[in-house]
Amino acid sequence: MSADDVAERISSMEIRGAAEIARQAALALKEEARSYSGSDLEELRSRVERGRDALLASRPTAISLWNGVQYVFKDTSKAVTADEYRDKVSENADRFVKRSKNALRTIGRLGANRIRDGDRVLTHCNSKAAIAVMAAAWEQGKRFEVFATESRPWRQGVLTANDLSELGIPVTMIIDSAVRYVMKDLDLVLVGADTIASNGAVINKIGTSQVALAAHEARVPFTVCAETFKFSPRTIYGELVKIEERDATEVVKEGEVPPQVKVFNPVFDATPPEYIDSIVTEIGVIPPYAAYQVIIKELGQEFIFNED
Ligand code: RUB
Repeated sequence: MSADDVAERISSMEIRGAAEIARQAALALKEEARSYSGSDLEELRSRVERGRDALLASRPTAISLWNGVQYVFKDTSKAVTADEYRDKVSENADRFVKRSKNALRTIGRLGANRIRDGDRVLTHCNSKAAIAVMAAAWEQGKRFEVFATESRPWRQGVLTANDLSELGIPVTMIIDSAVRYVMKDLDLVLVGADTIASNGAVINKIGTSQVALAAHEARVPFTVCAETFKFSPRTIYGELVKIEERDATEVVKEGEVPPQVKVFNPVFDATPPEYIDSIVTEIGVIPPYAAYQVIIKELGQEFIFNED
């Protein structure tokens, strides 16, 4: 599938979730490079870079997409032939996918230590990283139940309820506005992340910050599960994370309200670090305030100082 096609599938949310977006974008760039069999390095380079631009424009919030794409271009400036360039792009894309899958396994293992037998856990939206933690804990023999928010307007909670049910984990779906009502009876909140800023703020599905606020009030630990490629090197330069706004028709159907009614549909929000108990990454469970160090250590050399 061409990079344009994958970009379209990301925009329309056929491909969704921050890690999956990044993996599919990396593989699309590999396909783009391999679909050109000629020997003109410049032609190949410009085709792959056009693909990169389309992918980066597909959804604006998840830094995983940008980090994944950057990873694919690592060392490509050193290529002197089209073959070398193609091989580098393919190798980097495969390595990114492998690293991302390994990270998910490690996050599952580390995060599972946070779940105790008998816990009641709440999750929001559909995060493969949060689900990996629940899956690992369940596999260790811990028995707990999960509350999954509906996650309006796309209702990713339905995906979560299906994913957890397939694993045999008992799950109760609630509407987003029921979060505070159930919070007093919960032991843990587990969510994913699209982007983590250098100050430790976590950008995730709209409503996450309300969940965090309710958890904070009820003293329920709020834990984020995220691979290090969800941390944003760009925020070190002071760049603000762009919050995606999607079409009004995702919230109200055509003709349901008079045309003068405005609809505002932001699909992510930022949870400040003071509401976050810990972040489970593949390099350990860290406080949100360690985000800066993670960016410098894990992403800095590759993504900041040696940018291709
Ligand atoms: C998905 C969402 C998820 C994060 C993390 O939003 O907010 O919590 O992307 O997911 P959308 P993962 O459905 O709009 O893409 O842990 O799977 O990377």
